[in-house]
Amino acid sequence: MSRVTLSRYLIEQTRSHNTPADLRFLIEVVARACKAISHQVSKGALGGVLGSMETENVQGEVQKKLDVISNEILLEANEWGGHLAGMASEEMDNAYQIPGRYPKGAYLLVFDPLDGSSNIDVNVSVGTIFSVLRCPDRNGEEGDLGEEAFLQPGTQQVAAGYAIYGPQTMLLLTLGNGVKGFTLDRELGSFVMTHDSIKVPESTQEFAINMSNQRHWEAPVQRYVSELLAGEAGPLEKNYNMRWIASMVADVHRILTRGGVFMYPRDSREPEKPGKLRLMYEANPMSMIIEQAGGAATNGTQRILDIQPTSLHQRVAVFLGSKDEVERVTGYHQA
Ligand code: AHM
Ligand code: MG
Repeated sequence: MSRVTLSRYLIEQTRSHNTPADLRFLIEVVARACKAISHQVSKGALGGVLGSMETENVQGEVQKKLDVISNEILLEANEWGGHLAGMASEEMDNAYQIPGRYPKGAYLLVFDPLDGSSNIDVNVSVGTIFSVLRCPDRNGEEGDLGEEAFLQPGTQQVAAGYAIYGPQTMLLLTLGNGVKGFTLDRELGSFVMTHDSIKVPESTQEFAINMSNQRHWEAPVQRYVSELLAGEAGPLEKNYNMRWIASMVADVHRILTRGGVFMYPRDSREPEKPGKLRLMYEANPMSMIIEQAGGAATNGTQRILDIQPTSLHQRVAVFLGSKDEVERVTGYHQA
């Protein structure tokens, strides 16, 4: 059987679904950058890439060396090709401007260059999450691209994906017609399609949440998790298993593989922030992937993809995964 590489899949999409050639090129470049990041991550202590910088990002989090390296790899790979009007990253305060010496294109690329930073130094899976939007028409306006161009609801994404750097490096991608999984063949140097049609099972017996925050949760989440923990004897009448990797890519990847529900609710630790995860860099791309795989994603009260962003680094509560469970916990927020 001939192997379908990412490049071949993208060319076929151009023919069968009219995927524009510049979008195809964009995804190819992002995938190439993910290969380079995978290579850096895998060097670990041998490459001197572990540990922290002395800097903090815009979120006030200490940056890991690999956060910064990954961010630079993505910027350098994508800035010159002429397919982008701008980029935004979890690791940068403001929108990144395409340098004047390069042509500009129709798309915006938004990314979390290395998600799951707390796992880098302990050799647990991390990943890159990305989202592609169209740049709104600027009516001939010259000059810097402002933050407003990026503030589009997740329904406007034309592509989303993530690379996971685990025992295998994989790329999961949606162009809005299902989710495909590609595994990096290091001998070939190519991503090869290994998962043709990824589907999240509708029901599950596995949940993911950071239980150490339990005392800070709001009532609907307290209720739902207590029911999960009650198992067969409780109202849900089945026993649940729990996993929490603290790398969203790894937790979501498990859910895409065997089902489950992932939750990072808002809590009372920092009441002004509606959750820990970021809408643009994490929640929107992951929600598009999960929905395209037949699952659901809400912030407890509404579909994540319908949220109108008001700022680039906005936070959001996240409930995503198997439909039945996401609907149940969302329903408890309405009760
Ligand atoms: P990061 O982008 O700074 O790595 O933070 C996001 C990560 C997610 O990958 C993960 O789901 C979550 O933070 C874990 O948070 P916690 O350490 O509070 O359990
Ligand atoms: Mg992240």
